[in-house]
Amino acid sequence: DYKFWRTQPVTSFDESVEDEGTIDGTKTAEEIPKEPLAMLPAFEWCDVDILDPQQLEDVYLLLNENYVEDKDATFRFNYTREFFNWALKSPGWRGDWLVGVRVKETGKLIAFISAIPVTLEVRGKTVPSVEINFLCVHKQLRSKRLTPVLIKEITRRVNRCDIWHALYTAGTVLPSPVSVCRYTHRPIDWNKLYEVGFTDLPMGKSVSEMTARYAIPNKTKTLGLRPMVAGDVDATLSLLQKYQARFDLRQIFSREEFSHWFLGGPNAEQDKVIFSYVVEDADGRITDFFSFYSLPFSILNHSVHKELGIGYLFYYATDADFEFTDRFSTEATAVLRKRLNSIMGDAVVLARRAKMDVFNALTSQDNALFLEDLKFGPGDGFLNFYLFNYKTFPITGGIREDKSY
Ligand code: YNC
Ligand code: MG
Repeated sequence: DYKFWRTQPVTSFDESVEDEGTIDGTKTAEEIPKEPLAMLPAFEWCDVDILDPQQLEDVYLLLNENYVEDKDATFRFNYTREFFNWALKSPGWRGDWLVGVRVKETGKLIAFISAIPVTLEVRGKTVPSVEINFLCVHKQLRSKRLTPVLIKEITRRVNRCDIWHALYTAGTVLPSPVSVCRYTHRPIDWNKLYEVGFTDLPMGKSVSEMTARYAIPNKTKTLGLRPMVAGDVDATLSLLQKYQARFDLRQIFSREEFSHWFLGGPNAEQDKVIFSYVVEDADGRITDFFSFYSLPFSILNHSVHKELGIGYLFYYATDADFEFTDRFSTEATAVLRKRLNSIMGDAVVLARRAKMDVFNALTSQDNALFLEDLKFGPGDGFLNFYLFNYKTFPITGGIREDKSY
């Protein structure tokens, strides 16, 4: 019955939205309390200093042992230290938005929640926000209503900085998603996926038939495809911005943010977290861009395989349909479909080269145009997108095809 969520500025399930915008706009940063919320007696708040390797290790361990699992507890996200350095230290990040709870007596980290600044655009309106992620409570402290306290505390800290909105995603259904996407999976090493129980052998099929079905060429086929480098940032960011204009809800990247998210940190090459590619045509123009990040699963309880390499399709853009006056016309869509099929086929090749066992994509944005052709299959997982303190009409945009996903 959402005892906590009912008290928060979010749309309830039965509400019909009459106009878009802020739900509660009455407060000012000055009137937000300076002091943290009360914490249970045996615990205390802390700012987690992830520049300190020991504290980064604390977050790593907490999440490694207690974060999101699949429904049969066969796999759990294995966020790496490198991943945190990328995901939590984006431009404008603040130490006091990496909020931990420790046991007073031992200092053990038992809960965590994070915010990073983001600029959203909702149907043309700019909404300064944060993205909330990595909410985690130790398994032994579940169901004690610690989560509402963590959420209220991070809200307080963000509000003190005069930011009143947030974007967050969760597998859990809460009031109320602005959008729901399904995870889809493109097997890369089908055999390994089968051995670890990620994939079943369909009735009437043999292992060799399945392996053949998901075979991937060694070489990419797009002329001019190469890794993105620092010199590509301006052209690629402008391509992405133009492409993203088709969507109702999008994140706006500054140049600095774009570099961070798509080139990674100073050790990007070794870190192997974010992979970005561009297509440069004969005139030196960037015509296409795609990116994926690496976020492996730990395989729980398997004698041979300990880790599953997973690539997640991240942002992409192409100028394939820019010439059309109606970008949503059948003709423009056909051109876009062809181009996306071709570059995403190459993305799968590159994901395999980066040692991924499976390539994941959501059913968001224009993905419906290539998922089926490229043999992505629907998974069990759904991802709900939420906005805090912001009412919207249903979010659509991009090309939605009525697929079975
Ligand atoms: C969840 N994922 O409904 P009600 S996603 C938000 N996001 O409240 P307790 C959640 N709320 O129903 P537990 C939630 N999961 O009474 C549960 N809740 O209104 C709500 N799992 O609290 C729930 N990480 O502490 C209920 O629950 C209340 O001990 C119950 O802990 C939950 O990062 C959790 O899946 C998820 O670590 C921490 O199960 C725990 O069960 C856990 O008794 C594994 O809590 C890891 C996991 C979640 C990943 C994520 C996004 C989080 C978004 C939080 C909302 C942010 C709002 C915006 C704030 C900034 C605003 C500004 C400006
Ligand atoms: Mg709890």
